[in-house]
Amino acid sequence: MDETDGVRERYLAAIAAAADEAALEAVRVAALGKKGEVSGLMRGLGAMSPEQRQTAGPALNALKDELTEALAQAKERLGDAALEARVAAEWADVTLPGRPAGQGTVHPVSQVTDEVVAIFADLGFSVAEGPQVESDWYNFDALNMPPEHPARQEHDTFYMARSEGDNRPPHVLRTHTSPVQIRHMEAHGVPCRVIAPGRVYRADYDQTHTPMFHQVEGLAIDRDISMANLKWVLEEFCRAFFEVDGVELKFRASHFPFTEPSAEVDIRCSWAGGQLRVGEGDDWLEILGSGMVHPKVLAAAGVDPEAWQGFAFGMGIDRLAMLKYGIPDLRAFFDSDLRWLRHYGFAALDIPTLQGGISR
Ligand code: 2U9
Repeated sequence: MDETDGVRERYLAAIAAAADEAALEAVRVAALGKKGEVSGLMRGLGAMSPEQRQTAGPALNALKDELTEALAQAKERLGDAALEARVAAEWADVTLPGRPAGQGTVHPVSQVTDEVVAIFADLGFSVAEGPQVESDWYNFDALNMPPEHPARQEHDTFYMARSEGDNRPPHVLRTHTSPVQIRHMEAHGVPCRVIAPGRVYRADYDQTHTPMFHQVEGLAIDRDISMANLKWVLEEFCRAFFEVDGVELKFRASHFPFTEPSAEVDIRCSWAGGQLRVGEGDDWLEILGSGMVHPKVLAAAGVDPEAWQGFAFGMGIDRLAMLKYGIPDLRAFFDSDLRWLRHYGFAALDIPTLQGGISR
């Protein structure tokens, strides 16, 4: 019997006896690892005479190959056995009912934003977006709101904290989406027709104000755009949004720093029986602000006010949603309970795929 035979028998027996892949790996390391027994024998070849090496060398190589092959076969066998054990132990009852999916629907503010975007798209306006954290230059100065303007006061605007010694100009949470349109004119020039929907922030919280709300503003700049164009665009918008043919708008003179002249716009309505009806009755409801863009604002955006002019308007999306769907309290928008949405007859809840998940 040759010297390697004892080693061979021992390791083949250990491989056969290994109960799992970890035990098998321990056998492999003991035999063929860097400090393993077979590796040690192979290192010993160097000290042998050429004649001894001639017989011991091939014998050791054959031993290494045989153990490697036996390890591979054992690994496959143990792997199969482990899988079979898992298959036997784990099984799925396909007859069990599925886990109920979380209920959800489109938020009214998202739905109204989509409606507004679609209507203005039909009127030739594209959507512009921009950052919610703005420099005070884009949020205020470019919009003709000088440093002493009351809206710039700490108690109306959220200022971003600066670490001590950081003397860069302040950044704010944008208080309107107007800076988006300044950026749009800078980047794309004029003529332009854009709307800028999005979140805005003001330090205000009561029954009719939340610190974050949603606005959509519009801007149309060209060589000869007038307030007549503004009036037509707003009438078309109101007709489509409130789904009434006979809308009537009243323009009341007002003042905004970024428009001149400026007008607040009321829509004819009735509150008969406590329910809002647009386009009929003797009441007027304020729905938006508007005006001709101030020449200083055009100049701040790099547009020559001698050659270009146009209108701008702004409205609150949350308020539009409340008016259209008869939602009385702004705080409903921050409530995740679907019952009130159903109560106000939200169209999105009528999508059949959503209805299955909503208990009646
Ligand atoms: C540029 C120039 C002018 C946007 C305008 C209003 C009037 C306005 C309010 C409505 C309700 C804000 O959400 S609200 O509180 N907005 O009355 N917004 S004109 O004027 C612009 C915008 C961009 C470059």
